[in-house]
Amino acid sequence: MSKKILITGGAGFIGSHVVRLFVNKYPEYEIYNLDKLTYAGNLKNITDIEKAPNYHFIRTDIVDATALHTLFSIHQFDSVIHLAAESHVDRSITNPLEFVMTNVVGTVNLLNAAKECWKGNMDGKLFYHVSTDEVYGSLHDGSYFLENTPYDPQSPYSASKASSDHFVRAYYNTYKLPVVLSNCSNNYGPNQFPEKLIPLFINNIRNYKPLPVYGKGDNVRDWLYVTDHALAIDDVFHKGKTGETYNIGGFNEWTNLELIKVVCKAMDKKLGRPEGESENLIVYVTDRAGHDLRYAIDANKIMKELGWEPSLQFEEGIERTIEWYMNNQQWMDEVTSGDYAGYYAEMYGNK
Ligand code: NAD
Ligand code: TDX
Repeated sequence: MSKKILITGGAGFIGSHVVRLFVNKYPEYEIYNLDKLTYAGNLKNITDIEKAPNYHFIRTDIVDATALHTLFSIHQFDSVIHLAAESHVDRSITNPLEFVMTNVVGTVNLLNAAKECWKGNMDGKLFYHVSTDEVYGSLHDGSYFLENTPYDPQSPYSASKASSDHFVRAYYNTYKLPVVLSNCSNNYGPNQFPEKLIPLFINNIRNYKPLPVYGKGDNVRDWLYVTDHALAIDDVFHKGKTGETYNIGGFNEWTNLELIKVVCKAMDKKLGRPEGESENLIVYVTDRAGHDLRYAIDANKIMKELGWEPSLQFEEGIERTIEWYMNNQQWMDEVTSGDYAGYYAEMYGNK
């Protein structure tokens, strides 16, 4: 069956993998990638599919409600997969309002545009909101986040994502807008902007720059390879039950320090450096304000109900990730030119 799908944030890290999957796997669908192209959006992430006959790019800011209404009335999208967001916790600490604008106001604008366009006939329509495990807060025991774990966001980023999730559910309850949500753990893989831990450290190791570990490095994250997240999004989009939420994660927890050591070891091997050389670059820096201790997703619901499961072991995922960054130095050079140096100096000093 043919569909007209609006994917937001498709020039970003996860969005680019989702757009690629949908454009290639579903030639009968028309895919519209809407993106503002902020510092995190990069059309070079999707050059391989830009000429596909079922792919279209629209440069728009989701904060612009009028533009969204016009786009919905022209194209009559029947589904939305909403990934566009400000996504970096540290930036949310510096500039929370930008996160409110894009993540909260932008999401409500999209909900309104879909509601207006679909009023009178919601059959076959779907608003899929892509969210994060951070909305559930910080774990201090051995438990896991379930779909019904109460929300307890701790950073301006997670508060903005939690708020957007609440609006999506409110539109389901109040206006019967057909929605589905998923909340995923930390992603890693090709095309991730080097403000996030893994690409930042890969780039710094390559350039013999210090590896700034926040606090003692004992915070725990649950890591999932990005294409496994894209496949989960495909399953939730096609098989998820309207009104439901699905947690996505790899049952793959690492303390930051353990994970950094895996990356250092793999990089030493890849670069032909003596074992231990990269680990010597580790420096302990002031902890992130309000740093969440542990995230851990219970992904049993999506595994049992939709048949999804992670396909890659972590060590293999890290190998592939390093391989990609080593083979795409030009991508890294481009995204670290311009404003990146200023961001880096502000975050980490001139180390
Ligand atoms: P990213 O920062 O790499 O990409 C975000 C994209 O959104 C960029 O292309 C950017 O240009 C676009 N964008 C930002 N503001 C916009 C606006 N106002 N209008 C239109 N486009 C705008 O983010 P990501 O890591 O790919 O995350 C994608 C989504 O997945 C986000 O909603 C994030 O909350 C969620 N998520 C991310 C992770 C993770 O580990 N990265 C985990 C779980 C959920
Ligand atoms: O320089 C660093 N040093 C460091 O110790 C950076 C950038 C991070 N860290 C730590 C903080 C976290 O404990 O590493 C861990 C991972 O940090 P990030 O890559 O910034 O990710 P996190 O804060 O866990 O949030 C991520 O996962 C959930 C994504 O950025 C979010 O978009 C997603 O929703």
